[in-house]
Amino acid sequence: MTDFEKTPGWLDWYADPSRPRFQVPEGAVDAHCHVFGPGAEFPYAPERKYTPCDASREQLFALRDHLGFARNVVVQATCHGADNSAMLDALRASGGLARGVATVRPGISDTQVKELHEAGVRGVRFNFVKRLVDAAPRQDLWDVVERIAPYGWHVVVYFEAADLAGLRDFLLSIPLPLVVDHMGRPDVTKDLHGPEFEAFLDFLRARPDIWCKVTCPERLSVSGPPALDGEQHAYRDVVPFARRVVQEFPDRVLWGTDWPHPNLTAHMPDDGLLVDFVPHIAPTPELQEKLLVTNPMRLYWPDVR
Ligand code: 0GY
Repeated sequence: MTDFEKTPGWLDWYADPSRPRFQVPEGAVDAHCHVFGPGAEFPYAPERKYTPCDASREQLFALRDHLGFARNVVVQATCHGADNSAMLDALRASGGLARGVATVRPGISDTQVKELHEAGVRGVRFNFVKRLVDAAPRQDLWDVVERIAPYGWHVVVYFEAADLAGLRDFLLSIPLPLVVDHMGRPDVTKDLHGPEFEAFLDFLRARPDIWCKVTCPERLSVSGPPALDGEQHAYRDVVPFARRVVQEFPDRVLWGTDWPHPNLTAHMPDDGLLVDFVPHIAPTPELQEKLLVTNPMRLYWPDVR
């Protein structure tokens, strides 16, 4: 058995989240979440940039039920490198209620891709956030694209707003659907109509098969969660950005909790409050249905409905 020591200052996920006031539509999908370990069973990768607290599949499924969701998309976390065992274990235990996004290295065999597919993996993640991973050569990423293309998978991409200009041409050359994590991490202190966010929207406009997760207000917010005596809802400075994306691209937005919320240093969100954020960015029942049910089902469970 391996003992892991959490990164100093690590914030654990919220043990007792509130029940959301917003009732999610039936069949809602939490389309961005992770499992961590448990490290004793699924050791963290030697090349990891952080060591988290454990966050098991049972705890993820309990949160899903508590928040009123029906399904999960489990995204491989960088602390597990390209060893997808913990994520696959969650998919296999979910009874078909979880799909996965894997991290794979070039040279993965067709048999291995097939195995991932059978377990419920439907995409890979290319992570360009420097504090999380060492940069992968573009040729390696291309090799991965060629391996997964026959399976109809997509590529989830995670980058910081400042890096989009340098990545744009490469990303647009990938002949598979793209899914952008956390709105490309806008600086929400900047103008909603300024060049940085316009460049991001322009990227989404470049192809009809680029999806966007309007997730992680807790990571992007400067205003933060409401004060204990506050009347204001949480993360309100992120709302105009997410709302703009939802309004312009209602058929290709996704939402997820990002539980268990890696690498937050200022505060850990109450997951119930995060769900209450949804109606602020998707204000009508029609938009909520698309964001939480229709869109993720089309991408991850196209055969179900
Ligand atoms: C997220 C965000 C982060 C971390 C990871 O896989 C990861 O380690 O995705 C982050 O630190 O911004 O999407 O969970």
